[in-house]
Amino acid sequence: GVHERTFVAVKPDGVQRRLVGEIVRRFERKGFKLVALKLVQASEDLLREHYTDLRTRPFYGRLVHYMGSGPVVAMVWQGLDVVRASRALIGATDPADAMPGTIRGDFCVEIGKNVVHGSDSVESARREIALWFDTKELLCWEDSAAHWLYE
Ligand code: YYY
Ligand code: MG
Repeated sequence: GVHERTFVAVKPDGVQRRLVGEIVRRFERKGFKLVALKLVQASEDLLREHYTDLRTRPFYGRLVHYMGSGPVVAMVWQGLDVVRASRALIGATDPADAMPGTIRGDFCVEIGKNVVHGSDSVESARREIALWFDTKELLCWEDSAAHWLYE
C-alpha cells in the first residue's frame, strides 16, 4: 500500500562522486516521500549485520570494507510499491546489466562499486530500516502532494 517503506543508501563511491543529489532527485521526482535521511560512517558490525545474508559469499569481506570506506547517505522512502519501484529505479546489481535510465545503468561500471543500495523485499526493508534508524528518526509529515499522486 501507500505506507510501504524501503531502505535506500548512497554507498561511499556515490558520496565521493557527488551523486547524492542526483540519486535523491530520482526518488523525489518519482513521487516517493522521504521519511528519514542521514549521513553515516557505518561501523563494521552494522555492515556485517546489514549484509548478513551474504556472509558466506566470497566477496563479503570486500563488500563490508567498501561500505565502510567512507560515509554513506542512509534514507527511508515511502509510497505505493516503493520496494519494487526502487529496485527498478536502481537497476540490476551488476552495472553492466543495468539498463540506461537506471541509477546503476547511468552512473557506474563495476558490481563492486555500484553506488546505491535498495532493499529487495518488504521484509528486508523492515529489517534494514530498524538496523539503520531509531524509530524517532522516521518522521511523520503531511504529504501535500499525495492527492496528486494517488487516486
Ligand atoms: O541487492 P543488490 O545490491 O542489487 O545485490 P545483492 O545480491 O544483495 O548484493 C549486495 C552487494 O554485493 C551488491 O550491490 C554488490 C555486491 N556484490 C559483489 O560485489 N559481487 C557479487 N558477485 C555480487 C554482489
Ligand atoms: Mg541486496
